Amino acid sequence: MDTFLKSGKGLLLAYDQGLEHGPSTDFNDRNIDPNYILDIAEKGHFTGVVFQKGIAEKYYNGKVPLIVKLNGKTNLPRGEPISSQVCSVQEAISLGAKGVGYTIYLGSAHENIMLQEFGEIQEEAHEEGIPAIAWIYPRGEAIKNDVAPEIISYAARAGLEIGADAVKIKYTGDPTSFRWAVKAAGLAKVFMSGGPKAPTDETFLNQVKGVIEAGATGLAVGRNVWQHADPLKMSSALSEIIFNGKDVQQALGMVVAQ
Ligand code: FBP
Repeated sequence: MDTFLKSGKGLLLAYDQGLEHGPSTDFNDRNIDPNYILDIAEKGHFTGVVFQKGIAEKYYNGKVPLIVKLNGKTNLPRGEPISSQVCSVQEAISLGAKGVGYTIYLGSAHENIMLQEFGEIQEEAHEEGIPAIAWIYPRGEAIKNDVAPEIISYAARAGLEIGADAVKIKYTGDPTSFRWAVKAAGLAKVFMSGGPKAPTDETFLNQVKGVIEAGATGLAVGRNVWQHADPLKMSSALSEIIFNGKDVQQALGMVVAQ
C-alpha cells in the first residue's frame, strides 16, 4: 500500500460514481469531465485516484498513482445488491494501475460471489506485487443499519480476513466506535469512505478528524471534494488534518482562505 501513502497516511480521490449512481445524480457541467478530476487529484496532492477501466483507458495521465476498480454495478436493478467483475487485474496493470479495488456488499444474499471473486483478484494482485483494496459496504435485506458500529467493525474485520491490504468503510459517527473498527481491521489499512456531500465543510472535516483520531490511515473521498465549490481548498483542508495533524478549525481556515 506504500505507493498510495505519504508518511503512512493516504488521501484517495474516488471517481467511479458515474457507473454507481448515474451522471444526473452526482455530476454537473464541471465534474462530469474526468480531466477536471485528474487536475484536482494532481493539484490537490492526492496520494491516489480511483477510476473504472474505461476512464483509466481514455483519460489517465500517469501523474497520480492509479487504483482501478475491478467491479461495479448501476443503481438501476432492485433486489439484493451484487457488483460483478468488469476488469481483470492484468488489464488494470496494463492501464497503469498500482493497485486494484473491489466492492463487496457484505450481508447481501450474493456476498458469496463477491467474496469469492475478491479472493481471486487478491491472489492475482499479490502475485503482481500490487495491493488489493476492498470497498466493504454492508448492504441488503439483512442489514438494518449500514453504519452501526458493530456492522462497520464486522466489515473491517472481514476485510482483514479475506486478505485486503486496505478496507474502505463508512464512518460510524464517532471516533470511539470507529477506533474499534480500526482495531478489528488489524494490519489492513483503513480508509473512510466520503459519502454524499456533507451539509457544511465543518461537518465533513469533523468526520475526517474523528477518523484520523481513531487511528485510520486516511480517506477515500469523491463527492465531498469534486462537488465542492473550491475542490482544491477542500483538498488542502483534508491534507492539513490527515498529514499535518491540524485541528478542524485550523483546517477550516484553509477552505475559507482567499
Ligand atoms: P464518495 O466519497 O463520493 O462517497 O465516494 C466513495 C464511494 O465509495 C465511491 O467509490 C463509490 O462510487 C460510492 O462511494 C458508492 O456509494 P454508494 O454505494 O454508497 O452509493
